[in-house]
Amino acid sequence: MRLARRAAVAIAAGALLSGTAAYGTASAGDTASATAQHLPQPWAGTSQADTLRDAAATQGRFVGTALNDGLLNNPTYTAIAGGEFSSVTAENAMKWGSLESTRGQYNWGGADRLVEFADRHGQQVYGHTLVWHSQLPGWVENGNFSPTELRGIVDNHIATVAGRYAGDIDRWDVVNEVFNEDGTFRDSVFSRAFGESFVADAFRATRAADPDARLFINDYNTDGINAKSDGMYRLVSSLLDAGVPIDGVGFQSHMILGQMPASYQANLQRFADLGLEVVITELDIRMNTPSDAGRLAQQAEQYRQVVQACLNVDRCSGVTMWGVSDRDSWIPGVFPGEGAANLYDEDYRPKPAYGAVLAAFGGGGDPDPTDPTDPTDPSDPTDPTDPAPGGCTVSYRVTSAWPGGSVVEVGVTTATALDGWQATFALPAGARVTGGWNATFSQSGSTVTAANVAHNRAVGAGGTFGFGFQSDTGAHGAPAVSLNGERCATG
Ligand code: G2I
Repeated sequence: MRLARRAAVAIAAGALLSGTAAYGTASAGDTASATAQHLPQPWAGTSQADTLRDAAATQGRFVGTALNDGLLNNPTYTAIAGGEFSSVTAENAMKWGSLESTRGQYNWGGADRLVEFADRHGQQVYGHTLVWHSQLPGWVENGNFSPTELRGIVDNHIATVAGRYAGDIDRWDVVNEVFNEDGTFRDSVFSRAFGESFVADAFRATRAADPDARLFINDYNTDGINAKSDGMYRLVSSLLDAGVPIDGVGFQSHMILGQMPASYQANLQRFADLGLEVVITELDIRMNTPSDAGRLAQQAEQYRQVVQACLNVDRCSGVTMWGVSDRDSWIPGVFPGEGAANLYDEDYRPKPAYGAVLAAFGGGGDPDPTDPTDPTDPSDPTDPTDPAPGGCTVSYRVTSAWPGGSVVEVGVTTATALDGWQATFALPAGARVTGGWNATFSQSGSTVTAANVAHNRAVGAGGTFGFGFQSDTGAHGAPAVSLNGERCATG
């Protein structure tokens, strides 16, 4: 499959990390050789990019999707997958079970179609995955091979697959999901035969088969700093110390609405500080279905936070969404009653999360559509082109204040019924919310988001809800308040 397309694609996507592979003896003090070098882009500095891929390119990042081979005959699907994304990962087609379900008989169809699709659309290819305990062919899983035989089988698999696509693949998930939740090593056909050493061997074999691909280890629930990501950190540190050719770590980021790990960016950064590239490899954010406007707004904000965390880490080279639309997602089949996790809805219409990701990458003209102090926002009270408010009325009262502190009570009356809500407003520069009640608070810069708690999630048409908070700023005027992204009138 040598289409020899990688260099041209990477330049078109503007997502190239320059320099030699950051493997071997790289350490926290040895970061200069692999610092991200972002190629100049003709559109850099403007905010006119109106596709995810163009916007991500202005940041020197790629934005990817998992590609489902079974949907390549759907023109709506392929238009979005080809037009919006600069990288594709095979959702299933490059897994061992898909390629060689019968020993020695290869089915390259789906994987070849993916590589050709990427070539036609000027996209990078993220290979997924060479050594994984799941979706293995039965003959590997249940073969009762001796360690020597199994070693030969794994080596042959890597040489055959990585060799076939050498020149086409930008990054390989060489090894996938080797940890238990407590950070110990997972029991599998591979760990039973070899202990942990199969990981190092797989990286060496992949480097030999495809010297140019960047080599990753990938896992889920390693997104924040926790026991599992500590296990990953220990393993990759020891691989680097041993000179094993590993270039990066993938953070799957299969998330639950409202459960953004507080240490997400810090976790990416600690791996980056080892000299490794980091990638968000399988992002989705699921919720109970059916969705509603409040939860979709909350999801958009969480997507924004993920992308922003990547942008804040120099060595975070891109973000891949796990699938295009809610219609195609793996989630409802595995978590009944949950879904709506992707950027496009069941009818392939972009959801609020799409706009949030586009804006987070600097596209679409508005870097933060929920920021009430931004004059380009539809919710900005000073913008005469904004739609007149009417859906909600707000009272924002500073009920007590002293030098260096105040207490605020906010009441919101909504014209339409709500099932979940987010109120956003700006505090004076530098001020922080220090506590509150009847809402969950988060803050980005001066913008505060107050989200419903369980007992006030549902509000009837014409109903009023309230929340309050303390902050470390003294007396201040009432800011504009938006409800689920729409500016409210003051009352
Ligand atoms: O489970 C979510 C992801 C977690 N990280 C590794 C990824 O590779 C994994 O992706 C999912 C795919 O999205 C699913 O589409 O991996 C699943 C398998 O573990 C995929 O599901 C499988 C079904 O279980 C099979 O019944 C089906 O034959 O997809 C296969 C192909 O459609």
